[in-house]
Amino acid sequence: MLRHPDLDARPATHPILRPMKLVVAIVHNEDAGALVDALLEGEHRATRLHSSGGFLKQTNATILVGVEDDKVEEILGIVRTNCTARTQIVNPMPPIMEPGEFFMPYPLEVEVGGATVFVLPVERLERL
Ligand code: 2BA
Repeated sequence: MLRHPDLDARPATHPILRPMKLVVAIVHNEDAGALVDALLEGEHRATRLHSSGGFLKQTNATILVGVEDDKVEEILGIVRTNCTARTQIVNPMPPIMEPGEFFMPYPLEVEVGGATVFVLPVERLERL
């Protein structure tokens, strides 16, 4: 069978079987760049996904970090340091009006947290 020469040079990969977690952090778009930079500086691999919030429908970022169990607190610390809560003004959608009804739109203030973080168990991590 023909194999690319690089494949022979590359060491065989093994699944990482140590207990691991996937940290999923939903953060403000404006904080995502600094957060990813800080994670990489700490030698943590990270993936940034472009996402948007279901409520505000505004762009945010979802950061995925696969780490060993004992690194989870360090990751949360990096998220805390780099992500800031903000107040956003939302203009509510006007309701469907009946003739003669009147709707006075007024902006609402919504506090968006610095980050919403889920920590999930990882069964297996493999880089192929
Ligand atoms: P959004 O869904 O756009 O929500 C933005 C902010 O609006 C929320 O901030 C919260 O303060 C407010 N909010 C959300 N749903 C609401 C509701 N039904 N009634 C009143 N206020 C509401 P955070 O809680 O800091 O959430 C920031 C972003 O994190 C969310 O953006 C969403 O993308 C994500 N997120 C938060 N909780 C989540 C969950 N349980 N599952 C999945 N994603 C979540």
